[in-house]
Amino acid sequence: MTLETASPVQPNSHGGTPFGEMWRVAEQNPAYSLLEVLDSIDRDAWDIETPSADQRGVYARVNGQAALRRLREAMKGMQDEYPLDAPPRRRQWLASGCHIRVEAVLDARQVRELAGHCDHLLHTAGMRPVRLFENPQILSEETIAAIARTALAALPQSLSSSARPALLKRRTLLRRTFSPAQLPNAHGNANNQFWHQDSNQKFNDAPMLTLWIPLQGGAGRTCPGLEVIDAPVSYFSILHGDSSQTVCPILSDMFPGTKITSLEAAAGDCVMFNGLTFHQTATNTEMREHRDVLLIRIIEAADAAHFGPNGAADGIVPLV
Ligand SMILES: O=C(O)CCC(=O)C(=O)O
Repeated sequence: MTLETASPVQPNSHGGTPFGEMWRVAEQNPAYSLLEVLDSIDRDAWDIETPSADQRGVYARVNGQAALRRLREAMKGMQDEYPLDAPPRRRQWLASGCHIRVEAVLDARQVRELAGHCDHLLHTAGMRPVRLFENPQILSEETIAAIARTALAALPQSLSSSARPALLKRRTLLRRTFSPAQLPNAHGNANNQFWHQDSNQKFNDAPMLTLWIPLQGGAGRTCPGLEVIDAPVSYFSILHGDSSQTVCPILSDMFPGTKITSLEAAAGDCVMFNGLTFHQTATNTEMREHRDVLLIRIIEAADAAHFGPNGAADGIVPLV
């Protein structure tokens, strides 16, 4: 049995996670519906997956506290089916825990222009990331697809001929991340993030690649960088996958010798890892400046319906 599945799920053991935040809001507002709880945390520094119209209807009719209590009870059983250290079921396009760097996927002009958009749209902590497919004047679909193809061509093993990689539109973003001098108490996930995976419970181990492309130099030194854990996890973690401050010792226990790497990348370089790889914003007290990033997610088109509340069939751009 792993630590992940052995630890009992306690109401207050989710500090700093979306679940913990929802629990806190529901406890403080016992009459809130689940929808009011969700809307409340979404307004407040959390960028959560938007529920579908059908889901909103159901969530509006159920009490928040009661629904979260049921969910908490179900969580342990749900994870038992998918221990993080079980043998992998789906083949990943890049192994979990690995990352690679592809130099200069953006030129200097593109870097400057995108950073300018961030100055304009993301100047204040708590502003949620900008979805590029909702703002097509920022970067064209062709340009985003070209960057994604460049990254795919750099994979150590080329994709099988049956793979149908596609851009996940809703997760193609500009995000600003602040230095501790600018944002002393990290909270929410709109900007700085604790350890998490980019997949979700439903998408789970379906192949996904994250492309992380910083727009300023000095990431990890003068401005926030990104850290990854090389643990070869097989599944999404319901307890830790969205945001966790406590996952490192659990992963070291499961995968002895696990290392954390602070990623090195110049402005316009792309760092690529898979959607199960745990990563977090890296900051230290010396940093004074913010760092912006262009984020692109690539998934297998056939799995698109498992991503997001409405299914993503109309939310992808095929790359082949
Ligand atoms: O850029 C960052 O600091 C965090 C970004 C991140 O982890 C994400 O968007 O999944």
